[in-house]
Amino acid sequence: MAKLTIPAEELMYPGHAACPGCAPALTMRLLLKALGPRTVVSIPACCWTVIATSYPTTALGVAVLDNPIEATGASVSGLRAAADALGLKDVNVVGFAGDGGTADIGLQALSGMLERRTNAIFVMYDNEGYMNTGVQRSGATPLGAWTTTTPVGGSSGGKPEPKKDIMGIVLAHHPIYAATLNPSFPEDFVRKAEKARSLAGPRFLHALTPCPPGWKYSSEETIRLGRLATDSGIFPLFEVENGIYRITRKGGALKPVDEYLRAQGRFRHLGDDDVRRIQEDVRFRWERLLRLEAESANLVNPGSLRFPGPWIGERAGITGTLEADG
Ligand SMILES: Cc1ncc(C[n+]2csc(CCOP(=O)(O)OP(=O)(O)O)c2C)c(N)n1
Ligand code: SF4
Repeated sequence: MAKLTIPAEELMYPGHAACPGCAPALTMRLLLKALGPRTVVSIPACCWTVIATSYPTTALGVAVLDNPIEATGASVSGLRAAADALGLKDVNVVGFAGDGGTADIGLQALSGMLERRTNAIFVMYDNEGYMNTGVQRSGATPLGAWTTTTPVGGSSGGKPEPKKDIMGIVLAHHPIYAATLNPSFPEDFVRKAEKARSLAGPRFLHALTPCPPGWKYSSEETIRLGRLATDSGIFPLFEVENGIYRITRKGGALKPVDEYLRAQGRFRHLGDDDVRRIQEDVRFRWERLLRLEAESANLVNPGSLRFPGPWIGERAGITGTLEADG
């Protein structure tokens, strides 16, 4: 029998407030299995503040900081500084935010955290909309999707703008490690989260997380939809370590995007031409990703950006250095 690679320990408990079929809930569960109990999670306003913390109860077996939606990046920098000051070197500092709290309202703080090279993990769970407040569009909502602020009818046919490329934005900050996650592929998910845990420096994980009420599908379809998203190339699974790309799931030819789109009420209004255009865009992005992987495979990156301070400190005769492995 194949060895089970998912840790058995549960740090997310029953009694939480997520909807049935909520992939953000599954994402937190898998993430904590990989990171373990020595973890502190900073959560901004989003579905997860409701899921986890109906005062005075909690569904999480780790410390949680509830913070303003725009501030997750700043809060993890502060948590890391506090942990360092207390000598708590084995604590995983984690920001866990929705796409609105990461790619839109929280983007400036995320950029600051990455640029300061904070030794922490930032996780964006991407349900592709502001779900907690009633399914408004976010920058991560895909082209053509219905939301309450991109309605269908009259002159409006869903979101007219494409999805924001958060991995592209993050990678422009040269993180130590960035990866896409999909809870429909738990082994790949846990392996990447464990890898993130093993590294020091700024790390970013982007999880695609289907949401039954926001995407308008039946809750038992969550895992199948997630698999279709990756196997159609809509949400490829890849990782970038010190600038070197590696695609972690290549299942032969990509499936057509139709099945994924047609399974969701938010795309039900799309015509054949719309689907064709989405298909062409997916193919273009997949081929670009293949090239990035092929081109970077022959490069060697010593990862020097991992050590932000010593050059200046050494020149100034300062003996203390920033710990890379603490
Ligand atoms: C500055 C600010 N603007 C708006 C809100 C209201 N608000 C609370 S939760 C939320 C939705 C967050 O969306 P996202 O980060 O995508 O997470 P999700 O709700 O989808 O889980 C919004 C807009 C707020 N709390 N603070
Ligand atoms: S609205 Fe969506 S993201 Fe929020 S708890 Fe329900 S399924 Fe999860």
